[in-house]
Order: sequence, then C-alpha cells, then structure tokens
Amino acid sequence: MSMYFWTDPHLGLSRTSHTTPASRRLLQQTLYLQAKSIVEMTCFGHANICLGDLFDSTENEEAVIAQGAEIAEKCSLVLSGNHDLANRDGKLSSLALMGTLSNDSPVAICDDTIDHFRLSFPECYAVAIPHKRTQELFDGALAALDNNRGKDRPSVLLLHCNYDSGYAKDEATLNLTREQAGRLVELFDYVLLGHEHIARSDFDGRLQILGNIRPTSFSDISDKYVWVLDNKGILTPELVWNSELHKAWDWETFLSGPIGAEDPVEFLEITGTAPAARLPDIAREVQKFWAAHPETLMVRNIVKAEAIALEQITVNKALDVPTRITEELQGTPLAAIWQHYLGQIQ
Ligand SMILES: [Mn+2]
Repeated sequence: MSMYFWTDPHLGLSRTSHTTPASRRLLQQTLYLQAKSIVEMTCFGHANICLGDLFDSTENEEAVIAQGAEIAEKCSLVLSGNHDLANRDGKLSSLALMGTLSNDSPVAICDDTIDHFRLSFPECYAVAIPHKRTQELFDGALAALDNNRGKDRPSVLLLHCNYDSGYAKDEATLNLTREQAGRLVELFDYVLLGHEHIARSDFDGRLQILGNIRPTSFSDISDKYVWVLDNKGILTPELVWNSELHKAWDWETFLSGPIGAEDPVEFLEITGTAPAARLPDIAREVQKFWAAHPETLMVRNIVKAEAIALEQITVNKALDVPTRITEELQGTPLAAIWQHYLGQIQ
C-alpha cells in the first residue's frame, strides 16, 4: 500500500478578478472536484493526509462546508492551515465546526499550544504540527520534537508554513527557517510542507513543499502533484494538473487565433504593448474567447497601450527678419556681404 500526501485545496475560493460569474463558479467547483478525485484515488486501502487550507476562508456557506466534510471524511488527517482558523478565541471556523460535529473527525487543530499529533500507518509514522497562532508557538512546537526515526518504517513530519521566507511575515503565517529544517531532516526521514502553492524541495528532496493541487490564480500556476510514499519508503510525485493548461500570448499572437475551441485553456494571459486603436479589438477577442472556451477559468488581459509618440519640434523664437536672415546665412559666403549691408543700415 502507499500513502498519499496533498495540500491546499482552498474549497470555497471565489476570485472576482479576471473571471466571469460563470467561470468563478466553475473555479470553485473545479477545486472541489480535484480534491474529490484525489481522495477517491486514495480510497482503495491507501491512506491520505491533507496538509492544510482545506477551506479558502475561515467561514463558508453551508454548501462549501458540506464539500469540506465530504473530502475530510475520506482523509486520515486534515491539518488546519492559516486560512482555516480564526486566530482568536470565541470564533468557530468552518474547519473547527467540522471537528466538533464528529467524534472521530480527522481534523487536527491545536493552534494555541506547542502540541503536535502522532499517528502510525503501515507505511510510516506521521507527526503533524498544524497551524499555530504565533511564530513563537510554532518554534516551540518544532523545538519540542525529538528523534523520531523508526527502525521499522519511515517517519514523516507534516507542517503548514512558509519555508525559508526572507519577507517580513504577516502575523497569520508561519515560517520554517533553513536552519530549523536542517535539524528536522536529521530527526525525520521526510519533512513535508503545506501552505506554499508551488512545489519545491531542499535537502535532496528530504524536505518537500508539496504545492497545491490546482492553481487558485495566476500567482500559483505550476505543475501540480500529490506525493506518494510507497512501501519502500520512497516519496514520488504524481502529476494531477499540467501547467500547459495555462497559456500566455502576446496580443498579436492572440488575435491570430493560435488555438482552436477544442483545445482546452484554463488560464489565459495576454501581454505586450499595442497601439491604443487595437485595444477594443483585443477586448472583443477576449469576449469571443470566453464564449468559445467554457472550460476557461481566468483570463488576464494586461496589454499596455503604446504611448503616443509626439514629434519633437524645435520651435524658433519669433525673430525679426534681419536676425533670421543672419542665422540662415551663417557659414555661407553670403554671410559677409549680408553683414556689410546690414552694417550700413543699422
Ligand atoms: Mn496556508
């Protein structure tokens, strides 16, 4: 048997930019169907764990909560992510609600202590630290982890945080430094991270950022994977979304109709600089594209209008006639004669 790790489905996501009302609904539905196909793929005896951000928002309408409950039911564990929690007392998030409705809920929340969760599966031992309210709690939880190397099967640490992020962090997200990670890969066979949407790895793949399962906007377009730990303890990616469904064309290519209606495009970007007079043509073509491609989720038209080039004209100051003649004759044999006569009249 194998064990599947995946993350950040962001159920309930609603994007108002670069969408139509229909494509907005389709994007939300697509995220749900993708999560559903993943948990169904893993249901034949394979366990699966979602590493966080099951929901895009803390609170959701009931239809979205129902989607989340359906997905979570088929998971062995669902870590809470920063999007899933209210980060304050007295406020019940959709994820926390799901946790309270069922006694054997797979939802893992412990955001206000340094505690972690430990589970054992035939393929591995799993230690999970879901989202914490503060970086301090997160650092405390990491520091409390000791040697988890099992002799009989691999041990896997599951986190929901940024990795080696140099940016000033907002309060609601956590960061794992490379230094902390260096210690953790000594304690565990694999360190797997949810939260960042684009997959990447460090320490020769011992630390793996899973990346989400489908793009949620233009900022997280990349090939998407679920990560499979086989019974030999080897982790391999399985492609679940191909970034070729994203196209970026300059406006001239776009207007030349580079793709037929039968070729799927989910995310389209139109770029370049066009004469202002062509912008309405591009906008019209975008409308036609939406109509011909009902599978399209987002279109971003970022074509810039050419700056109107102004001819630089040197305006001569209004000069009196004798001065203009003097300027025009400068450097010619007539200049001296002109100066001679000019001297006689002035
Ligand atoms: Mn997150």
